[in-house]
Amino acid sequence: MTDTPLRNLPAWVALGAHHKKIENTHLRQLFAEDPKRGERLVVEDVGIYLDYSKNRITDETLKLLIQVAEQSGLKAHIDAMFAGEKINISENRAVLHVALRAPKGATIVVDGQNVVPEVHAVLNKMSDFANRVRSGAWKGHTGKRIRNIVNVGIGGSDLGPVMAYEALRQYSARDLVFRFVSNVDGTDFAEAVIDLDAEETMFIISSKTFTTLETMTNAHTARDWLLARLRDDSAIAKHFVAVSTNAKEVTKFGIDTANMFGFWDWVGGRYSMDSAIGLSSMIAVGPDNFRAMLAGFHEMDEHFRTTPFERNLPVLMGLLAVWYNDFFDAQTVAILPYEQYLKRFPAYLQQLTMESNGKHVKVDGTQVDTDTGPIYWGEPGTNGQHSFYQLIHQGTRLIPCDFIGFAQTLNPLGRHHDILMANVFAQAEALAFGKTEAEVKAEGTADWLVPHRLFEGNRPSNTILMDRLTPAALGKLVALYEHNVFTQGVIWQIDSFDQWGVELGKVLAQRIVPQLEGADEPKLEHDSSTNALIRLYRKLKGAPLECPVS
Ligand code: G6Q
Repeated sequence: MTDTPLRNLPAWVALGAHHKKIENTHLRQLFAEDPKRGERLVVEDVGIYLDYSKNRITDETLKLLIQVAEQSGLKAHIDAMFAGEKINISENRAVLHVALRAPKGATIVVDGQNVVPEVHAVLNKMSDFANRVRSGAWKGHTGKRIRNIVNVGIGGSDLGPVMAYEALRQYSARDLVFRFVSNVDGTDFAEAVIDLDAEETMFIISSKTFTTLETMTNAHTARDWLLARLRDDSAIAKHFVAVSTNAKEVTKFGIDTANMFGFWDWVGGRYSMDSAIGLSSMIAVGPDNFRAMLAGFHEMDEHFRTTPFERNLPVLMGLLAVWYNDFFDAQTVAILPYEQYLKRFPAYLQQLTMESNGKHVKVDGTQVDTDTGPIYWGEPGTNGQHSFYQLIHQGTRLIPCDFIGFAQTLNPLGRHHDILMANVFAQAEALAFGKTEAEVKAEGTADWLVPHRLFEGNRPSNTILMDRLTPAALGKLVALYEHNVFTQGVIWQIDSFDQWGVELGKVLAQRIVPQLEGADEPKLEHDSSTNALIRLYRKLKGAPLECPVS
């Protein structure tokens, strides 16, 4: 990473001047001036077609953005990550999610040791276990086969598994039931197990640290639930497995480390869905599909590592995100998958992007030079069109959008897929080109109504088109955004791999829990608002209910 502050990089200064020149240039003009723009500003590689022509950029913008990447030392930084250097400086850790999907013969060295064989040893252990559960060879304590898998975890130990399960449902064993418990709100656990038979239920306790309050609370509740039904401590061995880096805590909880699947401190929580944290995904779709997903991740890793920036999918997307965030003051990016199976993908990306780049200090501890980390959000199409798209089309804010679509559906049903995809193309077109005053008038609109029906357009978007949502396609898509986030972080000179804000949250609530639970009035020394809220909660929590639940 360069020592020169971002705002002093020659290319950044030039980009600022260039922005002033083109900030009001309309996409209509850019397309009119270059009839081939929509075929030129595209990249097609590793099974992804990225059309970035509907962005407010010229060839000069691209040239300068790429220079920013070069002057930021992006290439050296990519190489440092792949080489296992400790680029997560505030935690003094290597960042090696790319090793999780490296092929068997690869060599990636951390602290003098090649980590790839260990990765494959865990994958083999997971495969063996997944096969035994899927075939029914793994029996519960009473001899019945396991039919229900409940993943207990939160944050990075939940969002990836949930998203991947939903995304790959079409490939999953339909005779197994999958549930995901994350929230410490007891309702999450209660509803997840409400119709499950304990004799047929297995809990996967997924926690890198095995100390997270929510997960450990849910894990203990799961154990109580199971033991209340099976009435034998030895049942734990057949109904609980752990995914963790902390063997000591796993043993303390009562799970035999033979039933533990490990990973390493160089896997960040939000980058862990392809580690043993993906055990539930592997049970759902089977080892072969899971490995196909890893191969998809790896293909994108290699693309990112070796492709020149001009044709590098994650680099281009990362640079465009920086362009809007820092020069157009865009505060958010909308993720709009037109694929129902990707319904949890925006939620997954919220953590990946915002926990990674929601930082206000640089790696050297000084204040950042510009705004960082845009807010990512979204919903699958076409549903979003009937709610928040209004603001994207006609509101006062600029919201760059990523449209994601597939040429083939996994559920061919009459005209559905053509209608779905027509909406992708129509929305991106309408956002870019809008509807002019003349066009609105030509429709016979009364003069007073014209301003309301006018679409100024010039609203940017990327369109990502892939052939079909397969396990490999999912791997490519997730890796595309992982490396997009990495690119942004390098430009902003931040550590995209720590999460001190999350750590704080883990400590704060622990202080208040005893003040809510104790029988005696606690001595409260918070601010007056927190003190009053705690007192009121203590008073109300034991009050008789007007409408008791059954
Ligand atoms: C991810 C974060 C965070 C983490 C959870 C769960 O990058 O660190 O979301 O995954 O807090 O942590 P454990 O896996 O340790 O329970």
